[in-house]
Amino acid sequence: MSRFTVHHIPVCPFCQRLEILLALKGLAGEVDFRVVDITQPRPPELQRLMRGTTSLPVLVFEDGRVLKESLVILQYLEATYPVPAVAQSDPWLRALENLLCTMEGPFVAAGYTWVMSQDPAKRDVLRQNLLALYAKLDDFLVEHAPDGGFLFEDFGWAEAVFTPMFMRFWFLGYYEGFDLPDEPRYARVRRWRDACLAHPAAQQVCEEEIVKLYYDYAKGAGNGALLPGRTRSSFAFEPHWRSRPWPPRDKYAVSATDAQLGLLA
Ligand SMILES: N[C@@H](CCC(=O)N[C@@H](CS)C(=O)NCC(=O)O)C(=O)O
Repeated sequence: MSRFTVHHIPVCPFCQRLEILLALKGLAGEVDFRVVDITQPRPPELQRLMRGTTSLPVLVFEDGRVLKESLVILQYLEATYPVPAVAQSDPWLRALENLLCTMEGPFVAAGYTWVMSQDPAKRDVLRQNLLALYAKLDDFLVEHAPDGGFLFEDFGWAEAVFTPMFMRFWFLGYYEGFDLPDEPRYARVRRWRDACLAHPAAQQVCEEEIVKLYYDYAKGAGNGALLPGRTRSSFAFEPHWRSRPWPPRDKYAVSATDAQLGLLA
């Protein structure tokens, strides 16, 4: 019997952080994952538990206590199940991974702002903005972990925090033609990103799923919101994303219909 329930959105990167941590610890059975359909109003029971907030994941204890915010939930799980450790135990190394993780907020914001932008004139600025953050990550890794792929020996805390975002940014490759330039100033962060993407504990989603589900983000509508002229969100569970065609890449000139996106049963 599971000790916790996690209400989550399957393709949500913040929820994937939990899945990765649990996979690393071999603890998937401790948690009962309940899927929330982001395109529908939250069930009243969940609304009551969340006391006015809507953002997922939430961890619910058997006794009814509720914990929100992915990084807080990760810390709770790490402290509750310390073996195997995912975070570093040495204070200096722990500080370093925490320092690296302070960059995740701006990094997430830069990627999502760009994918949601509808103004082609802003593409270059948004690209430079994201590249500047990749360069900062690179600089940090060159200073503290010049060799190897991960920050430390193995996929750990910082990797659990960043990998879901590296995966979401597949949407920038598809809809904005973005990839890290093949330049020395991105070489270390590229090695980190590639090692993260390949790790067996982080394979909960794939590029095709991200690209298809995030089509509406690429058209400026986040969190399951409906775009003008559409009756179905690209985040809908049905029809299953595998059966849908790949969306048009040109997010600026083309607005695909429900039918073109394969969203009609
Ligand atoms: N800071 C939060 C962010 C979570 C978040 O933004 N979740 C999104 C899904 S990716 C969400 O629940 N969106 C729906 C909503 O806010 O109503 C965390 O780390 O848990």
